[in-house]
Amino acid sequence: TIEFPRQYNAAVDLVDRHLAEGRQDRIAFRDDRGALSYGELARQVNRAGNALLALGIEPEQRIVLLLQDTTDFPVMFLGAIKAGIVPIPVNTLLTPADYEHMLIDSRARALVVSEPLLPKVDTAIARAPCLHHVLVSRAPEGNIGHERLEAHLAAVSDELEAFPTTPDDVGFWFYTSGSTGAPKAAMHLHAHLMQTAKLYAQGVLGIREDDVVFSAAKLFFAYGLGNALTFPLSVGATAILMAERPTPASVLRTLREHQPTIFCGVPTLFASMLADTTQGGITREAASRALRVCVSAGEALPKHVGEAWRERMGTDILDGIGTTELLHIFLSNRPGDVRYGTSGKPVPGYEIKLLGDDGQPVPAGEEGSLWVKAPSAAMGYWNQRELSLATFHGPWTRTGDRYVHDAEGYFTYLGRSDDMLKVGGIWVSPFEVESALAQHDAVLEAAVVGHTDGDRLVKPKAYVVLREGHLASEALENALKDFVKSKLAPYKYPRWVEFVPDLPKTATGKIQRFRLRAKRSA
Ligand code: 3SK
Repeated sequence: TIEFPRQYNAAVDLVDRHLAEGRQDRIAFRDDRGALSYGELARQVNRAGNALLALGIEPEQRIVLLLQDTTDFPVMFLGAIKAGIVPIPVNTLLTPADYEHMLIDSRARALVVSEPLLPKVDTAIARAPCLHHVLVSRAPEGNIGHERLEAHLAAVSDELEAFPTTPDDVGFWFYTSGSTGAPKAAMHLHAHLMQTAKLYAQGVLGIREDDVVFSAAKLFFAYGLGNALTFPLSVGATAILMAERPTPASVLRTLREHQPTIFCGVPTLFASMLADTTQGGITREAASRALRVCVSAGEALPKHVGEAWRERMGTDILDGIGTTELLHIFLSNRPGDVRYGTSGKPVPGYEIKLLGDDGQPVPAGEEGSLWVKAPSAAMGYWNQRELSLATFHGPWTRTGDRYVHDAEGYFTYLGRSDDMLKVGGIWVSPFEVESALAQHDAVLEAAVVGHTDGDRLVKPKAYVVLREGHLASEALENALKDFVKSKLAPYKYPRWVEFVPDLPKTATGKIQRFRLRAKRSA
């Protein structure tokens, strides 16, 4: 276990420590606009903390960060933490209704938003009663209707004494989706950032000061935050931030330009990079010759994708699994010990158990429900006692994943115990997609399940029963896809729509999704 002093502020450990250790001129971040040294980062973090305090925001109050991956993200995240204020990074791909929920539920005092995302929060800003300040990051000249973050940072001192938090103080939150209900916030502690850095990044990846890390998974994910903020800052390394959407072209360009040594992605991205043939397809020479390790999480990495990447790039992808509740990866393959098609073995410092339906540990070869004893487990969900009790059981967390382990100790993912889907590394609730479909005039009822694409990656598939007077057609199929995209975050739309006369149901009328799942493999 890692010992923390009783007075501990995560921002001091991740930023100010490097000044005391002589790293002020090393580069902490590079983004689309330039580089930020550790010295400059420390000063900007102080300005961010001072700017929030100057607005009257108090330690323990929350702020929401709706930010693209630029240096403003670490500056605001760490500045808030240093001032004892609790930042909540939120997914930039969501809908106005999602942001309204998060701003109201969290009672955030301030919102810091990247200028291109401002239209998504217009209505939410007007409706959130506790929200007093909106600061816009990287706003162009002219009237934007809100205050500029840059002006606030420029107006305050670059010195700040850290708020005297403890390792057990709530440091930051992350919202996460469940199969039903609105997203809930997992509350993480100051100690959790360094716990994940020491156990996974230093212990498994062996991250070092001379590493350059690029995570295509964004900082607003718990996964991306660890990869591109906590882990490099834990050792004085450099992170590359890319504001734009990760596509094979943008990722390849960034790899080529910055020559990272560690690259983190999700299976969908690795598969699409391998499939992309523009510019002659991805090769080690075209990407980064410096690469020493790649990391995948978010959903299980198909075996053939890992093998093809190793063949093409000469480096392994270390597949692992983490959750927002546990902050980062707790089961992982290791350098020199990769078994593609599995999530590897427990990360030292985390304990794993697989329980059968009787609540007893299952032997090797038998399926069980995954529980993790984790030093980085959230202390609960904000304002959600029932859900917290169902997930956090003393030091153990029930993840909801189904796994099997073999006699050599490798764990293989089998699916979820609820109906949740991971699509491109992000949770999708089938119920939410079904409710969106049900709002269409032509739809009587719908059921959504996971269906694997050509790369054996899961995407939503909808089975739809039409109302009388409506006929199945390709045009209607496309219209339904567009309809869902207009109602929900677009990544949630069903990639396939199958029209059926009725849905399989229990005697009490509950949809039998397992029958629809079996149908696809029949
Ligand atoms: O989805 C995952 O596998 C994951 C990995 C690391 C951190 C957070 C998450 C959700």
